[in-house]
Formats: sequence, structure tokens, C-alpha cells
Amino acid sequence: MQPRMQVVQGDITTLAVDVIVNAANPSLLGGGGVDGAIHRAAGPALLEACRQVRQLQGECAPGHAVITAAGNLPAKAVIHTVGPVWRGGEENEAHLLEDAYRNSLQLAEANGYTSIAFPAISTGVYGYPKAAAAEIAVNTVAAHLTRRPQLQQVIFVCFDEEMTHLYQRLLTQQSV
Ligand code: AR6
Repeated sequence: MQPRMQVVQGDITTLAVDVIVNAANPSLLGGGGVDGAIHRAAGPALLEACRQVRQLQGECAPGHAVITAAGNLPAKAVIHTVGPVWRGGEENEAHLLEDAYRNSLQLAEANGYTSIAFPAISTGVYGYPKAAAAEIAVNTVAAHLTRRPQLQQVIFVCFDEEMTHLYQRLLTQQSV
């Protein structure tokens, strides 16, 4: 049987999974990094969808997540979550990062989806140490999957080789 958690090195915008997760900022109106790449690939329909969410519920706080359609992307939907900005580790960053993963998984399930791809949330512009963030990502997703059967495939998408190796090492220690 295929493991439910996998690691892939590459560009998250190319994946034909049900949902890709965006490492957004509270404005939900785009930015650099993976957020910029997703908006570029999805086209203006994604920004418009984000604007509508903004109008309905305002900014998205760190640890929270919202869902939109995916514009021109091969994915069916985009979940925009906001990770914590790294401020040295004493500002609840770990819990907020766990929340970002957990709330994204729950939102995907609530919308009936079975496959989801995550970038390494907060490890770019937001400065979260990579190894610590990867451990939180894998442990939070693994704990969720052991309790819930719906999601069949969770892909961790890494942009560089260092991150890919970190995730590969962590995934060999997991049995989900
Ligand atoms: N596919 C997969 N991973 C990517 C891609 C891609 N196309 N591009 C970058 N990464 P970041 P953050 C990796 O900075 O730290 C934005 O401006 C990247 O190598 O995108 O959560 C938002 O608007 C890194 O490992 O997100 C926010 O203001 C990871 O994605 C802020 O950045 C996350 O890096 C969020 O910062």
C-alpha cells in the first residue's frame, strides 16, 4: 500500500492534487515566495476569490486557513493558511505552525477532498528554522492521519534538496 505521506521536490503549482496549500499572509492578497508563485500560476481569478473572502471575513490570522477555487491551477482548490513569523521561539510559534497544518487538513476534509499538498510553511520569508518546522509538519500531519481516514495522500513539497532530505529522514520514522 502507498504511504499516505510523501515528499516531492519541485514546484507546488504543478501538482494535480485536490488541494494545494498556500503559505499566505494575513491580507490574503498575495506576496512573494510560494504565495507569489501560486498567484502567478493561478491567474487573476485567484486574487479575486481571495478578495471575496477578505470582504466576507477580513484578514486571516496566523494559524487559521481559508479555501478558494484554484483558477488556472491543475489543483481543484487552494487553502490559504498563515504560518507564524519566527521571533525566536518564545512567541507561540510552534503552536501556530501546528494550527496552520491542522486547520488546513480539516478544511480539506470538510470540503470532501482526499489529496493535499503542503509547502514548507513559514520556512522562507517568515524565517522558521527548517528542521524544527519540518518536524512539526510531519508530526502534526501524522497525528491527524492516524485518527482520520479521509485524506489518502498528503504531499510535502520541498523547493530545495536540503529540505527534501530533512522530510525524507522524518518520513522514514513514520508508519502512516
Ligand atoms: N513550490 C513549493 N515550495 C516553494 C515554492 C514553490 N513554487 N516557492 C517557494 N517555496 P515562503 P513563508 C518554498 O517565503 O515563510 C509571502 O510573501 C520556500 O523555499 O513562500 O510562510 C507571503 O505572502 C520555503 O521553503 O513562505 C507571506 O508574506 C517555503 O516555500 C510570506 O511570504 C515557504 O516560503 C510567508 O512566508
